Order: sequence, then structure tokens, then C-alpha cells
Amino acid sequence: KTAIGIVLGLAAFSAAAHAFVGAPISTRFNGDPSPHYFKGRYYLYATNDQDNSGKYWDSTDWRVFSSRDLEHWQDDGSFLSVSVFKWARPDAKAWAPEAAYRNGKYYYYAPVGGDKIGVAVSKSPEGPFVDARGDALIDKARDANAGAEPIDPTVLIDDDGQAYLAFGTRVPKIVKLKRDMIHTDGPIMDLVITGFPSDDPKKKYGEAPFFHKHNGLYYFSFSTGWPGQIVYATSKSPMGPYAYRGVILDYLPISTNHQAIIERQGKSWLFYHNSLLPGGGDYRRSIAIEPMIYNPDGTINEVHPTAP
Ligand code: FUB
Repeated sequence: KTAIGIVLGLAAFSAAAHAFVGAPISTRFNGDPSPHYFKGRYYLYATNDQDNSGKYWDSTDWRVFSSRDLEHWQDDGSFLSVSVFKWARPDAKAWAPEAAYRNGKYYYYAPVGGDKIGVAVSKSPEGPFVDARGDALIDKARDANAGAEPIDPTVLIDDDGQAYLAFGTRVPKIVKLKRDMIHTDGPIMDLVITGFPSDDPKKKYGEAPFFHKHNGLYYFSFSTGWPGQIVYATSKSPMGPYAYRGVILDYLPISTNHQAIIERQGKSWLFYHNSLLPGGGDYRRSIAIEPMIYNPDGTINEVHPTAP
């Protein structure tokens, strides 16, 4: 069997085994997936593209979906608005979120208005969430080295209990979080990525950072820009430096992409957004899921989206 034959065979197997792969998880427009497995159920937090102007990502609330099996998704609705953050302008845009669980509480990291990241807390994954601090966790105007656009938070709680927050466009930022998950611990650092292919100037950090750990190795995936390829880098240390390893998902016909990876019961799934729903486009995105496979050396096989 040729390498192409193996790849095509794998894709056919994946599609046959998982009829839902590649298809939008909802008939509503949503982008920026943040999937989690909480309390025996999958939860998917997302940017609300259904209620934006259609000309920009300017919705002011976030939506949550849940599923027992990744295939059948329940729309749990609009569960949090920027108005929960009293320090935010009521029309501040609500962008790509992140969530985390610790000590019986659910934490929701919410980029608000493109220049601040808020954190909300709840006893339940579907809310209600309340502002955990009364001010922003990250504030471009207040915090040294927060970068030009502190958005797109991703959180990793390491095996030793240390939590890390990464975020940002164009220059990725990383900062430790205290055990309470609502305060930073130490300075915001630039996250260093080395080894981008010198023959491809498009290979650079753009946005959509996502942290995960697999077989003891730290993975930092991200979008290269606008439009974005989803690529990844790895490190033996959470703070880096990270070494570029390759492409996870090639360019799609859409101005942004934003990925997240969830691993459960020995399987890995890539969540991303595309424009496949009728009427879909740059500001009308839809979230889809594909299986993701590692090689023994820790590299990730490029995912080829399955046409639904
Ligand atoms: O949803 C608005 C922005 O689009 C997100 O913050 C980026 O990651 C991009 O997907």
C-alpha cells in the first residue's frame, strides 16, 4: 500500500467509524471551540457567530453545547454575556473562550473587547457563572508585556498542579496562574517558538494558541494567521522554548481558524471551525470534529477534513 493509500484508507475508516466527523455540530453558527470533559459529559464553549452583525465577530455573549458521545450535541444556549463583567463595555465583543476545572469549581476565561481577559467562576459547567475577580485577569492597559491584543486564552493545569495561561495574537504570551486560578503568578513572558521552516514565511505564530500535554510532552498548537494553518510545536518544559513540529490542519476557505484538542479513552479529537453551514463564511463559522492520530515519535498526522 502506498503512503497515499494508507492516508486515504485511514480517512475512509475514520469517516465510516464516526459518521459525525467533519459535520457542523450545530445548525447555529459558532466558532472558536473550547471542548472539555466535565462530570461525565463533553462541554463545548464557543464564540456566538449566529447573533453577530455578519460583518464582524461582534457578538457579546458565549454559547455552550454538551454531549455524552461527541456525536449528539445539545445546545445549552447563551450562558454568559460580557455584561457579567461590570468593568467591560456592554458592547465589548466576546471572543474565543477557555474553561478549566479545579477544586470543585469551573473557571471560564473570556476575552472581552480585544484588550482584556476576564475570568468567571461557577459550581456547574453550564453556569451560572459570575465574575471571579471584579476586574480583568489580563488587561492590556494595566499589565506589563500583555501584548498588542490579549485574546484567545488557553489554560493547562500540569500534573504537578501548576497552571499556565497562554494567550495573544502575533506574539504568544505565557504566564503562571496561582492555585486559585484567578490571579497570575509572576511576569507575563513571550512564549518562544523555534525552528519555523525558513522557506515558508507564512509559518509563524498568528493567534488561537492551545496547550495540551501528551505522553509527558507539552504541545502548543496555534493558527499561523489570516487565513490560518493550524500548526504545532512541542517542548519538554511548559514555559518553552517550543520547537516547531508541523501542520495539523491546512488552510480552509475561511479567514480564521481556531483549534482545540481533547483526549479521552485513548483517542484524540481535533475541534476546529469551518464555513460549511449554509450561509457560512468568515463571520458565520461552524464547529466540526475530526479524529487526530499521533505517531510513535510524538508527531501528529496532518488531519484532512472529512466532507460531511
Ligand atoms: O472569534 C474571534 C476571533 O477569531 C478569535 O478570537 C480568533 O481566535 C479567531 O478565531
